[in-house]
Amino acid sequence: MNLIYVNGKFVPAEEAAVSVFDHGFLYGDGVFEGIRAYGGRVFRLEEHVRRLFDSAQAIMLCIPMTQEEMCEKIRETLRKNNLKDAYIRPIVTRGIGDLGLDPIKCSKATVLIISTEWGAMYGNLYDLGLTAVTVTVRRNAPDALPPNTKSLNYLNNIMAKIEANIKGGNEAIILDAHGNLSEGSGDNIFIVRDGKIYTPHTINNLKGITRESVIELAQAAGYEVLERDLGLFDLYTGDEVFVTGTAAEVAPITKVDGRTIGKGVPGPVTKELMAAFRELTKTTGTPI
Ligand code: PXG
Repeated sequence: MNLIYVNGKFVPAEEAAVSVFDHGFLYGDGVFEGIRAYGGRVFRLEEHVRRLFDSAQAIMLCIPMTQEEMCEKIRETLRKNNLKDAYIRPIVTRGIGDLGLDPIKCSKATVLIISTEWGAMYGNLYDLGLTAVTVTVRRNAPDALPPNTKSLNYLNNIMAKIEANIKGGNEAIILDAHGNLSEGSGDNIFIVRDGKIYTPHTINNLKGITRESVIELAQAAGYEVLERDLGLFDLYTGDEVFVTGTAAEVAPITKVDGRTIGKGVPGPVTKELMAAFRELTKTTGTPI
């Protein structure tokens, strides 16, 4: 029986529910995280929980517990479900209000923690490489809802995914309003060219925790990592392209908009970082 943490209680999945007047449901008014556990250890737990609280801070949502308590509740949820390799989804919404927009009526945040068993997201595509397509939907402007906020408003990303599905891509690559590369629908993007690694700075994308880990791994392996504005030309002419995310991990992209990237197979730098990341997830993390 899968148990879900709902406002202080653990309830069976079939009974776990939120009110139709919850502003998370009505307006996407809330924040969330996506976290993985590998072999009984939660990967970068404190960093994910910190980002959850940062997202909440950005939208002026008060989470009714400390970061330490949230970390412990996440571990408890995994223990209760006897999960060792899992995906964990903490969600905090503005709580129950009425049909009006005004959040002043939402007196108490709703806190949920969902966990489930989880394996590799892209199957054999880690060996073959993903096909990516750029999409017409643009990433939210930093002066609208900043893309750094991991809010429940994922409609942009979902529209990007719909467009990728229609165009036959495994993942969507989203540009910002200026035509700069931002990220994938649920992952950050990297380009390798002449042995150097490039990635957009985080003004127009989520400050990915996998992104940060991979930058650290790449630097430790002696690569120069450059954060800068990148455009379609950089994407199409990369020797290698890969994306990073909690769900995707490090995933090679070998085709973009019909163009073959490099030799059309996962390149050496990508493969090295895939292995290094796999090792990091196996050897680090907060015990459940
Ligand atoms: N960008 C966006 C927009 C994300 O949602 C990432 C980058 C990667 O960040 P982390 O910290 O995970 O390295 C994410 C997170 C999915 C799915 O089903 C993916 C995310 C969230 C929810 C669902 O692919 N990715």
